[in-house]
Amino acid sequence: MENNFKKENQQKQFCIKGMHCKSCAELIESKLKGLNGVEEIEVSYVQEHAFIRFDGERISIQDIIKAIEEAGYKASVAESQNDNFQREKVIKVRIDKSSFSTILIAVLLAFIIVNVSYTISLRNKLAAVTNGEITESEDQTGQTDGTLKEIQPSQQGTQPSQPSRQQPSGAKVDVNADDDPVKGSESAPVTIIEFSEYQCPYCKRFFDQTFSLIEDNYIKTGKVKYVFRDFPLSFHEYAQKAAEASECADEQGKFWEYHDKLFENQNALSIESLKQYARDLGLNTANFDSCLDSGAMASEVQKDFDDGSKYGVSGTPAFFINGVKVVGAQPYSAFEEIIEQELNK
Ligand SMILES: [Ca+2]
Ligand SMILES: [Ca+2]
Repeated sequence: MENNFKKENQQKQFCIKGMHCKSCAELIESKLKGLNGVEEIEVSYVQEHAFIRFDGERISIQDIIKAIEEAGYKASVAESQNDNFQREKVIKVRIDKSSFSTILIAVLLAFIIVNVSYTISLRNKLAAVTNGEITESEDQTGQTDGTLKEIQPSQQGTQPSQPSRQQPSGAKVDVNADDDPVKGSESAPVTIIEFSEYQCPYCKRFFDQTFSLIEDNYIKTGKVKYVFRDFPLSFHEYAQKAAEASECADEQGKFWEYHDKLFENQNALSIESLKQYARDLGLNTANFDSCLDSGAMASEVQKDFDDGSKYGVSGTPAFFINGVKVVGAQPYSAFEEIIEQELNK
């Protein structure tokens, strides 16, 4: 029976519409976990996809879709079964029915956890791991740190969905704004320093969903001064030159317009595109192109990266709100809470 069972295993990729946060993925995961025949679940709310391995003799695709829809989400089988699903950004749950399998998995998990702990201590990147769903980071090989997250939440503890402040309560990081672009009043009581880059999807998500709210409610009202510093991740091939290009735009006083343009066009960041955006914004193209081609801003970008690393940044986006560190594309409410705390001091 066990042998036949394995032959009947199927793995399908499902599109799941309507997920917008880790809690959504957890809800779907918990719903599927209770289904007889479901063997392994990987849910990514970022990609709105799930990989589900199941015993086709015990449960049908329709039953799986029905369960997801009962949880309140729209589901369908993905047209392409390898549709750029990034397995590193998932909640992964493996369900095994036999006690032998359970023991085997427990041993494997213990092995993985030991490895993960060792890796983390080596890399000193706990921050990136605990916030992996909402930030991007890199390990020493320049790859996303996805393997670190292939741990059952039940074995490692639930990862935080609340804003994460990486230092002990009350402790602040003394972060310098350097000479980087500022938005807002110089005399604002609260300073937010963001370490970010233009190719990172979580940075774009923050830009799309949260930044304008902070801008309207706090920057334009003189309460917050906002600083953008560069932290291009090495596995994003366009991030470095995009960061340099934004500094070239800053030379001509158009940093924020250019910054917005890059996030609005995150999928097109080639050198040609970077130059085109400068033209679109009416910059002096000869000066801009020369600035970009010469690498004149490379050292500035590197300094930001080095400073960020020194402050404990290991993934993007990362923020310091009057020195209080917040990691990832957190919801607006997370920023609001800390800003209000700082304003009330
Ligand atoms: Ca700088
Ligand atoms: Ca910079």
